Amino acid sequence: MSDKNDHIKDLSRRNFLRNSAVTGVAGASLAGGFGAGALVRSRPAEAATNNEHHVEPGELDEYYGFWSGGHSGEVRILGVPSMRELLRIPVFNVDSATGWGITNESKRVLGENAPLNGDTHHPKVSYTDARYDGRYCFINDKLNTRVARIRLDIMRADKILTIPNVQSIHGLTLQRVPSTERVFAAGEMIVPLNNNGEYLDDPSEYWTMMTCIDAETMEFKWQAIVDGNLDNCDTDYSGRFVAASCYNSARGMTLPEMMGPERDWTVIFDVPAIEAAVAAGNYTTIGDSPVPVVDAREQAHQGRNAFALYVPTPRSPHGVNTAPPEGKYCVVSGKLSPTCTVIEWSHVAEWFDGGLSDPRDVVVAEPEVGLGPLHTTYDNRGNAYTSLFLDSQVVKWNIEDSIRAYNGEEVNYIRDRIDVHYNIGHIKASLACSRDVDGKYLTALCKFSKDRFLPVGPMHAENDQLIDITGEQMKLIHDGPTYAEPHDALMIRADQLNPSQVYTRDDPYFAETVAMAHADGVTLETDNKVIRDGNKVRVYMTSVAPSFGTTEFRVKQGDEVTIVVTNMDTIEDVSHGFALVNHGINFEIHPQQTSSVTFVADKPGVHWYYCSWFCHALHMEMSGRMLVEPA
Ligand code: K7E
Repeated sequence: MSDKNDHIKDLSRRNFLRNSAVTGVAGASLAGGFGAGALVRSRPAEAATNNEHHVEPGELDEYYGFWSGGHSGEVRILGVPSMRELLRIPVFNVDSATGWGITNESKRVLGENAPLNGDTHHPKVSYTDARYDGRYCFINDKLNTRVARIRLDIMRADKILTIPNVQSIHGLTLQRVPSTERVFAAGEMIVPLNNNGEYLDDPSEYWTMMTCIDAETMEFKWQAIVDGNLDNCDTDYSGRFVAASCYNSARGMTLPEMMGPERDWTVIFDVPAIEAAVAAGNYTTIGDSPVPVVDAREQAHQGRNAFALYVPTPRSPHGVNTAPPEGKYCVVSGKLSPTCTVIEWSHVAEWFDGGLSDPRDVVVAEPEVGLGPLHTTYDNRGNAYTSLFLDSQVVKWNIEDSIRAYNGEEVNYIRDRIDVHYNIGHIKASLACSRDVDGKYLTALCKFSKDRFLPVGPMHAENDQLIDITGEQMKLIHDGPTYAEPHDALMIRADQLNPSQVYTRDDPYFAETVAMAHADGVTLETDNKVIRDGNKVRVYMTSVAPSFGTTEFRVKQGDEVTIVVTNMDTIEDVSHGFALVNHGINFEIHPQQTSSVTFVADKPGVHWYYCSWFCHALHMEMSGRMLVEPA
């Protein structure tokens, strides 16, 4: 396809555009610079042949992958290395297949009048001693300032919190040691502390905060006001610290204002110090919110800030990632700077304990890695892998060698580079956020796919590539088209998760519906009954393939109708759906599950309902009628 000269021409074109991109960034003009359209690939795709990573039909994957679904509002489960999509977990979005956002059970999780969309970025699976324990996955909603918890036994969200006093949750991370007791949510955009409309025109009064949530109760523990906008965050392996990248230290409102200073910060919070202050009553609250707020801004502290350390870091840092398996270092990826900043966690403890004088003393290396470094991940052999957005590459570099170079030794810390297609954002290697890091696979979440797949109109698939990192050189082994738009992913070993195959009847997810039936004197497992309570009608039915326990019920126009379906099938995968024609109602009822929906029967006449999950040879006949008498 291309001869050697084409390749050189291609390379020089790539370099030319790359250099203009740097100029663009320096001039704070992103129009021609940070935009991604300019990049071309330097060599044709190498087709993967005889791929030893291929998962044959009927074989199971080695890893579960947790993928954020970006502005689809969901979280996805993939099998790795096949990259087969196994499940979509609706979280902040309404979902036609499962009835998420439609059923009473999901509305209880979402809350009244919840916006039915979201922008999920950073799924994080809970830990015990920095190892995945398979209990929960937490996910942020950048769009509507929320944090959700997903139960990994049933793969459904069970708690969603709207975070007060801040706007837009971007970074999300978990305490690793001794276990995930705390969730940290980084507020990104700055707004007036009491954002009630009184302080619109004075940006000097705009701030944001780090929020700490109790992972078990899903109640707020505290918030800490900071200088600048928080971006990404990660914890250490001792349970004491959480670090966040912090851009816009000038607290500007426009791009040129945000591009002011050469340096922003990595801000590191001392969690026990903040919690001691809260316990001692040294906090305030804002507006109607009861959440304790402490002040971690530099201006609030005389001398040493006891709550937060602001480490000067090249302008607009982005990814923050602690290196496994011991969690000795934290790497902050430069984004607008071609460098990564390596922080040693033990030095952070020394600083807070008074042993260091300059915040920069916690930095042990600042390797140059390439253009547009966004996120960093790791293998189990001391190497870091950084995504380079502008270079459309993954760069592999050695952490200890970068420290030697920082200390003046002549040593090349760069180990390898590989082209990805194209404009990579997040990056994550298998188990790389845990002690069990194994250095096998790396996924490159590319923002642009351009010519890698059949064209499907103006909206292109994202391209989540899989790279084998077991050898000296990285090897691209899979192109994975994904729907809009993963921002982060993680992989855990298949044996680290133990999802249920069938619901248990005492599942708290539908406990309130069970309590309602109990109050009506209904036994959900056997009864098919209609209870009238004024103009409220509750229709209880079972479902066993191929029929609903109730095939006809009668209500009056204007009645508020609640339909409760209990799936009495016990065999895994015999799921039923309840779909009511012309009413926008469809929802899931998996084996031994109870699901319900409430609506107003406002249309007189005959309305059929049917099972929407194919369940039996007589599935088409699994139906019934709602008869609505005119008012
Ligand atoms: Cu870089 Cu939200 Cu992980 Cu997008 S963030 S890539």
